[in-house]
Amino acid sequence: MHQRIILDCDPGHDDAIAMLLAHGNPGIELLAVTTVAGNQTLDKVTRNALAVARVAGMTGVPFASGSARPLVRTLRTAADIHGETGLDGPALPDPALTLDHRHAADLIIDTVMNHDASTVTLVPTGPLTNIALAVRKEPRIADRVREVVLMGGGYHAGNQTAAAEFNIIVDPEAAHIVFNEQWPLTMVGLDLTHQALATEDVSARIAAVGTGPARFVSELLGFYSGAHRHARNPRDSQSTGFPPVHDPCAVARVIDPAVMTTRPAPLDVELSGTLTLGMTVADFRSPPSADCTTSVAVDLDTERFWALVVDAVERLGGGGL
Ligand SMILES: [Ca+2]
Repeated sequence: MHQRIILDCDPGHDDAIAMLLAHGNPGIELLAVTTVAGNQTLDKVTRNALAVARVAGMTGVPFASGSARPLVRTLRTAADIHGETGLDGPALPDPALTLDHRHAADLIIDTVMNHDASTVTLVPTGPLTNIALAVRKEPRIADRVREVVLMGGGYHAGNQTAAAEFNIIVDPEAAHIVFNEQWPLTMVGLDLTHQALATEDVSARIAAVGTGPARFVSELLGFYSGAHRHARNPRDSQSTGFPPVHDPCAVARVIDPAVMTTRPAPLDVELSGTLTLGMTVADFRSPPSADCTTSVAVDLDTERFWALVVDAVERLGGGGL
């Protein structure tokens, strides 16, 4: 059976690879792609999503843009990692698809409500603004979605600050809403995604596919790797730290749950800490109660994960260029 997903994203190099994985994998039915301000401004990430759709040859999938800023705070972007376009590196083709007229939150609501209960999984890979708006506007979606499998947070450390991961700290209030709904939720956080490193071997396997979409991914990884090294070690251009490719990990979890181990734990988001704003807090003190609906991703089967990504790129063939 196909796993039906809505991908809510802010492309973003790793979001782009998440899109290609979702479209290329035969076990996923991509119902909609929605965009949210995060890695770059809403207009830029939306344009990027449509460019990736063109590369992948996606047709018949509605795309909608959503929130241009977080619920409460001023938008902070990640131009240091993703560049001025949000998807620096490859040439971006002109979009072939036109945007759905609905706001992303409304497209999410309509899609969830128009499908059978427990058949649609939400996969957010950006700040959680659209998801929070959707569940506030139509609370019934909390009972209808199969699961929320999100990339964000972490239970040991952050990346944007010592305690907070980027997607969460951009809109911590939205994350608080999403983490406190009663839907099943798996947090695919930094503890997991830092195991998904784009090593030289990974880049070589993708380049060897030799198609247009493969070249696109190679160029994405080329820019992303350099930006990651520079952000980590600005004075050491020879640093060889490989970048974590966060977002496709969440898609991979939906495709093949065995690609990672998870651990149930109550989860919440810090909204008031001076040093810990946006920290995701997992409570591991005791076995969770039977009504605990949240879990955290722990260990990635790295080989299985990259095999899924390479397989999806192969299945895209020449894509839509
Ligand atoms: Ca993202």
